[in-house]
Amino acid sequence: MTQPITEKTLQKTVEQVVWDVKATDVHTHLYAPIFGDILLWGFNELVTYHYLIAEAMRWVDIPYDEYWQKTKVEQADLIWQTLFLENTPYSEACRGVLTTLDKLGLDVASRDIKGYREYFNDKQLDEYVDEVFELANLKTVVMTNDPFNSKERHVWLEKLKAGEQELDPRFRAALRLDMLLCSWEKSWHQLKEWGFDVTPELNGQTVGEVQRFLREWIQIMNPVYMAVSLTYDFMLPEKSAQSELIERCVIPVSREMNVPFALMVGVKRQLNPGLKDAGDGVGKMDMASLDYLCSQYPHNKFLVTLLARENQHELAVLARKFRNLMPFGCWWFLNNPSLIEEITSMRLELLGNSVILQHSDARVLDQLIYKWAHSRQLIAEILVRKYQDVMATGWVLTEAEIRQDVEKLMGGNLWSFLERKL
Ligand code: FIX
Ligand code: ZN
Repeated sequence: MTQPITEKTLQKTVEQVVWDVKATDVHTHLYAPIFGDILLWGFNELVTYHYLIAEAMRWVDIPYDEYWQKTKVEQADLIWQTLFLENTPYSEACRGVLTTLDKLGLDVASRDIKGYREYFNDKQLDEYVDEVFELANLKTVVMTNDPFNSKERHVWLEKLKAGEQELDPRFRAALRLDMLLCSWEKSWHQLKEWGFDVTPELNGQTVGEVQRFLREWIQIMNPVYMAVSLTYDFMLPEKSAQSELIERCVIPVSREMNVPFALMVGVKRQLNPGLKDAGDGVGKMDMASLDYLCSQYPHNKFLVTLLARENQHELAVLARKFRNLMPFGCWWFLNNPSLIEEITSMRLELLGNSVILQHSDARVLDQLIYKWAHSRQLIAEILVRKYQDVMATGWVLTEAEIRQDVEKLMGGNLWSFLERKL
């Protein structure tokens, strides 16, 4: 471990370490098995991932409704036929399905989807969760948890809060605030129904009650962070409920409870509603809002991931200015080899080790296997180049130091960010 790394041993050592370090997946849409059927898994869910729906709909001429009226198996059959048999499946989302099947030990060359389905039919979920975490080599995944989602709310209040069952410690919560912050005209009604004394006007009483709502759900969920997905035209400060709720409710409680605020910015929501979850687009945001938040609230912790490729350099430069800003992941339309390569290289060059390189955004449990396999391969290649460059100066490196770097980059920086006293 303390032996100096040589040009000859560098690549093998970096690859071993990158694959060996157990990662923290900072953002997913997965759920612990206690949440029941909202945890998606198995062949049909893999193949009907909304990324693949968007890609398949470029080929088929059926009306969107006709697709949605099909059964899940029929939808998967259509996507398999269109994207995997009539075309070579080299898009990232298609390749991902095949990587997952391969890592599970299935014969990808057989193209035997009947056999693939049977394989999954025999799986017992709790054991399968263990197997997926093992194959993806993860210690923790952070969920996306919405108190306004009735199915999920029931589990938090009836099973977990009541102490009837424990949450699997490998699954940590993120308190998702889209409904509260982006649909205030609806969410204030729901808060009122739940016994929070709020009005549509954000007067002192309402602000206090929204803060109470946040504190209560932080107590219930023990979230790693509070999060919101914001559209590309997000502006703050501005005269809007969203902006006021963020500044007067989320920011104060985030600091008071030491629960970072994760801003995920850049979506063009439902550009094509017929595609449902697959219908969102991307837009470049104005960074002035993030400049403002980081500078106005130096004692608050902000986790940020942006959706537009064009914003990535600005985000890395902004993170150089503000230690309370932690960039994380190559999100959604950026989670492709060519863009992971570009963004990760830029982040290492501008931020060194002080960034969280990746998250999976997985919506289907099995996707953890491919999303982390594809990312680890790229991260290892990029790190080898960075270490080669630094060793070319005469710098001497040990495996222990490489491991220390990779632990931080693969999620360790999240946990230390939580401990920071800013
Ligand atoms: O807002 C989000 O968390 C996005 O990641 C999702 O809305 C999006 O549909 C997704 O899953 C992308 O990978
Ligand atoms: Zn997401």
